Amino acid sequence: MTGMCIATYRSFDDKADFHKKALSIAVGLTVGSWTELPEAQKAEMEKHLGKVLSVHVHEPDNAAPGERYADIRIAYPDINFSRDIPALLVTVFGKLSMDGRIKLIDLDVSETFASAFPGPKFGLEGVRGLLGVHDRPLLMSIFKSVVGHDLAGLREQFYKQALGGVDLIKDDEILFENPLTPLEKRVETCMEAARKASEETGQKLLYAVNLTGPTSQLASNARKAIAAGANALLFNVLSYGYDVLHELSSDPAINVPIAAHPALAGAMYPSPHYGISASLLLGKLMRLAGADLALFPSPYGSVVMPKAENLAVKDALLQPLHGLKPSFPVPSAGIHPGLVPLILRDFGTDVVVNAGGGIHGHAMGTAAGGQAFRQAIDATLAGKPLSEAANEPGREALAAAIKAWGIREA
Ligand code: 1AE
Repeated sequence: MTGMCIATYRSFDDKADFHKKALSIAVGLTVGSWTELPEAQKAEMEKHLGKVLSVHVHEPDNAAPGERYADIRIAYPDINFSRDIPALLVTVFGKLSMDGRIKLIDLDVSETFASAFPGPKFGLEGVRGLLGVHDRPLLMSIFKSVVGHDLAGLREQFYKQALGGVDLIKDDEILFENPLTPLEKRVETCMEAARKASEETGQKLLYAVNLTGPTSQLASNARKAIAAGANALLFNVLSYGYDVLHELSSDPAINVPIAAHPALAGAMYPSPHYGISASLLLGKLMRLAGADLALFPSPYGSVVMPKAENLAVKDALLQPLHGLKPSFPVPSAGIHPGLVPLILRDFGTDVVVNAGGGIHGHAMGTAAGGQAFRQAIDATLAGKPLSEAANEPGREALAAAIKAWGIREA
């Protein structure tokens, strides 16, 4: 008996017979036609036929135009597609994604399908292990203003970020191969700054260098970066495709954590009517493809994702999934220290607090920007309101951050 991958869709239509629609999807995306087939051929094709598992119609009384929808679940036999994410996505949402108001909400892949995916090589615990930090949220900072700057500028910026007590530093996702800061030189320069800062802070640090270039050169670029000392990679997954991440994360020579950046995701998840849900796009599929850390917007920062959707991304990264390691959730964009209590309330301690402008924009400088976050994290873990903690001696960095950006209560 073959396994099945189950797709859940939300389909909007003011008049459609959703049961008929579900059947036409199940048949249309598998055997193509059914009723016209001779009986002998039906028996032969049965194992390839998609099955409608459920259709729940939401039709409120006095529904305004555009409000009527159905949640439809369809099971697709594994036998129809090869065990890779491109084949799965084209099967369940290829042509269908362009056919009216329909959104792919979730995918439950079979055990057989999942067995082709080792998932994150390090995952949440592995990243903690590399850093030796197990008892608090991690802090990541993002290089800013790096396009057009040279190695000396990068070295200085890296050092200041590291001095602030961050655990990870990531390249800006818009930093590509360029003559001023070429990949290997960039890694050597930043890792040297990391060593220097470590002597002062006593902290370990991961530098996620942006892995870029034509797809055919990515694995070789990753190896070059690692040979130059890189201890993590940043990857713009959606511009390349999940299968590229899967190839990189399954490569035994690429033995460093990979952070998945969500660039382009806004073209796919925000509409209620079209695209792919955030939890699938930025959660489950990133993890299946092997992301050790997954970045996504938060409910509180400058790029806002509704809270329920946001927590669904977190759950997709952390909850049991075919024995795969959990990926570290990294809610990002417009994060400042005054948001730390909300982040920890909603995400717990297994979260990476990530900021660019919220660190570099600190009135006392970049290093103080990192310190302010660390102070906010420590105070929140101790159950102390930030307004109180900021008045304590030694917490001037936190006080300045709160003065600039305030504290968000809820
Ligand atoms: C959702 C990704 C956020 C990101 O990559 C980035 O660069 C954020 O910068 P800030 O923290 O908004 O300045």
